[in-house]
Amino acid sequence: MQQANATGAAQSGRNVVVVGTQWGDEGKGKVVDWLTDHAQGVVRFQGGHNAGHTLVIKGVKTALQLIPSGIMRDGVPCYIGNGVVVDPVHLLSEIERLEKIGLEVRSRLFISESCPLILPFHVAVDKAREALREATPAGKIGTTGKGIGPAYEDKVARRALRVQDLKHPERFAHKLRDLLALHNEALAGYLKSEALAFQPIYDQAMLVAEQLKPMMADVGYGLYKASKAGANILFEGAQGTLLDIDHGTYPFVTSSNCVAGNAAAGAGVGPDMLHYILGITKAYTTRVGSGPFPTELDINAEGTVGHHLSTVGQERGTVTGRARRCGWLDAAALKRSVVINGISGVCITKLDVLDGLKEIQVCVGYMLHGRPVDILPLDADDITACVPQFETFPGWTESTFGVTEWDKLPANAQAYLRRVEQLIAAPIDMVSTGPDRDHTILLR
Ligand code: 2SA
Ligand code: MG
Repeated sequence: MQQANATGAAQSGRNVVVVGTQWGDEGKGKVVDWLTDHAQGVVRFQGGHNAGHTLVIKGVKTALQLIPSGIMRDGVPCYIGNGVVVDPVHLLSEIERLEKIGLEVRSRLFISESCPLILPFHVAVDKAREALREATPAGKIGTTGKGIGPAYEDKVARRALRVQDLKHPERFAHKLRDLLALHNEALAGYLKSEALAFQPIYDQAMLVAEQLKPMMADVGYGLYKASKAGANILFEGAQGTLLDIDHGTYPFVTSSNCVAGNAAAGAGVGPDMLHYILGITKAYTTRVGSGPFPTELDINAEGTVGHHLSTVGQERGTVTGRARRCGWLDAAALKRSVVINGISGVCITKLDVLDGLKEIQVCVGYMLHGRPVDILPLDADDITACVPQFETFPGWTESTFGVTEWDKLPANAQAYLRRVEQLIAAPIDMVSTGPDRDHTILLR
């Protein structure tokens, strides 16, 4: 199959999957919004409201958590696929927040009936477990505390309440009673937390259900029909490849498959609908939450590169406000992402954050127990033991902020990007030079 570029794919009736190639926060929201110009549908296929996709449109910042970024474009249908875990109370509040800024949401948001629900006890279990873990030598995962992990556990254990249960009050009550009893036992027992009452959870869910019912849909079939009718669909990944439940730095991962292969299963369509995989890659690396991070720098010491990346890049969690850990670009970790996702092309984001640095380093591999390794290992303990090997590049003094043409980039920035392309064996098709829609360079 001939490889098309990101916009070309979208323009010619082809579907694009956008995935993060690092530990999330690569700038997927902005890129999805930009590509949505050429799409007639945007679908989320995994994760939940742990995601924080920030969009800046005409200088106004909006953060989306559960609703696809396409909602910012008038008239674009947006879908929440079966692979997403849905907190119905949060979802309604996000809808209302968008309505307050004048967006029409309800007529073009379709929520899969098959999505597992996140309910208050999932949040309580998530938080209580983190509190217990904190006291152990292994330490906490650093979750967002949104109940994501416990909700996916219930799905896999085949006892979850799903969006479709909200349509059937009696069935909902029956399933809720059983599931709550199970979680309350743990909460009041070894989790040393408080048990939750049935009635408030039930009442709130039923209230929200009335509002959500008109948006419940058979998402997979809807996407199939839209695609057959010529619509270009954008699959919007959340978190990042290195947080993937199977392929990430386990156990310091989220609880869903974030990789491109899950776009089909999590949206409810076949893999033949995935035509072009766009990997979003920040020009450096960040990570929020615990776990190994070979190229990590100290972000607290003023005058250091780590401090520069953290402050100039404004690296704080969109959802939790936590300071993100920062470090150099890790091409050996990206290589893993390219392999797992089948990346067609890469979009480099936040290039402008590197402006003014004297030297720029890229990790090209590691020494692991005295042996060279050219790709991120699979075992988190091995990753911790890795000593990164760097290549050093001269920086640039010019500003790249808002640049829209490749030829206008400083020669040193061009050389840096060309070398990254070589190291990861994937073409750079786009460069983002600022948060706004227009701060974008298209290469192919
Ligand atoms: P969880 O809550 O169970 O998914 O947490 C497990 C790990 O996954 C990480 N994770 C994230 N990493 C980066 N960005 C995410 N979204 C927010 C953002 C996060 C925030 O966009 O900034 O506001 O802190 C995200 N969601 C989950 C998490 O840090 C754990 O390492
Ligand atoms: Mg984010």
